[in-house]
Amino acid sequence: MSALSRRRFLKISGAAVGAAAAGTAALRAAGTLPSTGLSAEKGIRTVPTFCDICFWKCGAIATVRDGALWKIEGNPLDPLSNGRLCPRGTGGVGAHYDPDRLRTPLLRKRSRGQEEWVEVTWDEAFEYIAQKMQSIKQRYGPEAVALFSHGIGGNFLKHLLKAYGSPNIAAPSFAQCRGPRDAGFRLTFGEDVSSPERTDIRNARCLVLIGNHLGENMHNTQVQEFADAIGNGASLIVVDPRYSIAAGKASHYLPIKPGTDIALLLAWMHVIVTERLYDRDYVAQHGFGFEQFAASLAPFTPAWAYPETGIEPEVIERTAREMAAHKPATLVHPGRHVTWYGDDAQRSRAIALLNALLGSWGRKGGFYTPVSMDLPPYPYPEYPPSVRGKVDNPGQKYPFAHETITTGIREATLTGQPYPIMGWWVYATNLLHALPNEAETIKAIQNLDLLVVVDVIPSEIAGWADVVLPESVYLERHDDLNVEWFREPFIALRQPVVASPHDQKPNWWIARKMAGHLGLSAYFPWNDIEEYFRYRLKAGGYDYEALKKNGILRGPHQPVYYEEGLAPTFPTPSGKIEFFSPQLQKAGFDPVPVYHRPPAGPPGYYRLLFGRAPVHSFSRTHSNRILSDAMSENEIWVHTQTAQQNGLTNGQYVRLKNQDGVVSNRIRVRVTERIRPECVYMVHGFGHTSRMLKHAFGKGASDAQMVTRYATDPLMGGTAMNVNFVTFAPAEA
Ligand SMILES: Nc1nc2c(c(=O)[nH]1)N[C@H]1C(S)=C(S)[C@@H](COP(=O)(O)OP(=O)(O)OC[C@H]3O[C@@H](n4cnc5c(=O)[nH]c(N)nc54)[C@H](O)[C@@H]3O)O[C@H]1N2
Ligand SMILES: Nc1nc2c(c(=O)[nH]1)N[C@H]1C(S)=C(S)[C@@H](COP(=O)(O)OP(=O)(O)OC[C@H]3O[C@@H](n4cnc5c(=O)[nH]c(N)nc54)[C@H](O)[C@@H]3O)O[C@H]1N2
Ligand code: SF4
Ligand SMILES: [Mo]
Repeated sequence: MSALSRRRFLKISGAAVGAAAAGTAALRAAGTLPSTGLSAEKGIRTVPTFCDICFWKCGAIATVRDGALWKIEGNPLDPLSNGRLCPRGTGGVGAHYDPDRLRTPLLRKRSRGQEEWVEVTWDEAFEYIAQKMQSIKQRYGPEAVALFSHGIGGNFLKHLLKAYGSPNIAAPSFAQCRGPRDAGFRLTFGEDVSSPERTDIRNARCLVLIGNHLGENMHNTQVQEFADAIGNGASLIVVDPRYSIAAGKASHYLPIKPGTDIALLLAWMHVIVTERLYDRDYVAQHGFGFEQFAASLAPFTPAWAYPETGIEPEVIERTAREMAAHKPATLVHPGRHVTWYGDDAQRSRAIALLNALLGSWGRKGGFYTPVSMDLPPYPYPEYPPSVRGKVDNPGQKYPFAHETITTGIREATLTGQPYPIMGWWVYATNLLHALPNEAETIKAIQNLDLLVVVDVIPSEIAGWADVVLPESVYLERHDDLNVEWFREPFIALRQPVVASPHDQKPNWWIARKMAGHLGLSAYFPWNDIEEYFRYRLKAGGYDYEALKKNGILRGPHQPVYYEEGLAPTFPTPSGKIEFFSPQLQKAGFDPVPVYHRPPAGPPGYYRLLFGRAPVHSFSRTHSNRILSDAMSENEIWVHTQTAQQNGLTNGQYVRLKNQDGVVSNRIRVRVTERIRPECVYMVHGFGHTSRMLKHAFGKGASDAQMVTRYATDPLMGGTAMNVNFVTFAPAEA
């Protein structure tokens, strides 16, 4: 493919990068390596901050010994971590010590034949980017530069892009993750589930997990509350084609055929409605269109659902009654990564409706109403208005997309429609692992005049950049204040624990300097970020010194349940819970969820499913020596019967070949009874192709490479990825 010709991995002229790898003894090294040239420092000190090994933002306390970063633990004052980090957070030390880190800004030499990287100063990098951005603005308008960004670190770059005049800012956490869920819940209750999820897992008496594999999915607060709920004797119903860690704790495990959850949800609701087990007062008071909805359920008996889902009618009935017995403290968890089959917003709506029947929205043990501290924003000048509006969703093709669609920006970059996109800034998102169909991403990149990547390690996306900007890791920087929406109000501070070892810089500094080079200094009137913090905290009447000392400022308890006197409000058009949705009907969609059988794969192929491992985050932690020590490659889960049919033995290496002939890196086979035979499963994010990731390169296989196809959710533009099928090829191939 000629599109691939641009690919050259970081070849650095000048200083040797990552000459000596720390090996696998990073934990030990953590105590002995001088981290930052601060080694004159003696003794022990602790610094409160919050974690960034994923974007959950758990409060942490880092310990520095003789000037070197020593360990990270949970901050007991922080309500997200409750004093405990997940295994990834504890391993965060390894991010600071990673010998493969980016060290200095890099510029691709523009002669395409021999694309080489040169180390440049920050000013040279900014000047290069500024010239490109000014010429793009002149020729195509400011909207032609887009920003992809994930996590709180992107806040100041978002501000910069808006000041420059672009509304095209997107994160993969919408169209590749939770977007369909939030669309489904919005259509039903008028509000999102949001992040951190407003799920009252802790107080649930019955918890239903559909796919959502808590325990492998390690979002700390949720996992802690999950353990508490189980410890308190809550009933647990797990629906998953794979016997997950959570399934191992379940009172009822339902090994569903992949892609048939809507059939199960309809049958559950059929039982609850026909047996009149729903919360009748709640539905009568808050429901809209219940009669039409109830009538639509008539055909969807458990007997009807059985051949679709593979779940016996008695099990469907028993679990429906179990849920009803504990209402309203029955939480049917909405999941998070829900871009599965293309009907995901409707599946999420079915989950919302089941919760509505159980009366759990707004109630203890169901969904609480999040609260937040009142902290005024910084008074910046107004952003220039965008003449053309956002590029990602022309003509509101996806009428219920309430955030920007990453893949919509990619599409515009490929087609020039509705207008051309010529520059990308990419902050903390490895688009080659995060977006479906890598080839489309690479083709889009070929159309760009400018690709700037801000990263901490030489990720796959950095390998495609014109300019790579090395960021300080979270333990070395300030970020924006976290004014969280949660079950209790609080403000959290991320602050530097140790200095950066090389010429890495924090994102706020990068954004502010860049603004200077673009003539946008008026948008960054503060000189350093602490001045910005002080201003906002003072305006809100809070004490910055106390925040620095504790890492956290907590507010007084506020009511979060209807039981506490909070008034129910449903910001839908009817002002009620929409069992039947006139909005959907008007837009030409099914006003109540409808089941469509998922298309089968080619004969001899197995549906590829994927998920999380407790010790890794996406594609971002495999270079971290501590975390990769715990798990250095992924495996492909294959049912015993499937293994026999394909002559596979446990532990052998194979390659995966998908329906489009794309062949993966080698991956070890795990033969197991813990998965349905028609599908296989692997952990996301492995199989790195960036050679500069010395420790992670070539270990395990990448699910993203197998995801050449995706089904787009017609309601909100989410890209469903569980629609790919693989077969096995010899490892030697
Ligand atoms: N350790 C760790 N934890 C993380 C993350 C991480 O990177 N590492 N990432 C975080 C993020 S951003 C997200 S979005 C979440 C994602 O975590 P979840 O929201 O839990 O979602 P998935 O990863 O899609 O879930 C995968 C599970 O769904 C099952 N599954 C697949 N297809 C079907 C189906 O058709 N029906 C049913 N019922 N089940 C199915 C799979 O077998 C697997 O067990 O994890 C979060 N937590
Ligand atoms: N095939 C497939 N695709 C998926 C998923 C899947 O399971 N399978 N999951 C989907 C989901 S749920 C989500 S939320 C998205 C997640 O998508 P992303 O958030 O894009 O996840 P990563 O691939 O880990 O990319 C994170 C990037 O940030 C860099 N990074 C880490 N720390 C820092 C930092 O401090 N500063 C900067 N500047 N960069 C940093 C990492 O090196 C890495 O390059 O992916 C989605 N896409
Ligand atoms: S869930 Fe784990 S990795 Fe994510 S912020 Fe919390 S401790 Fe860090
Ligand atoms: Mo996600």
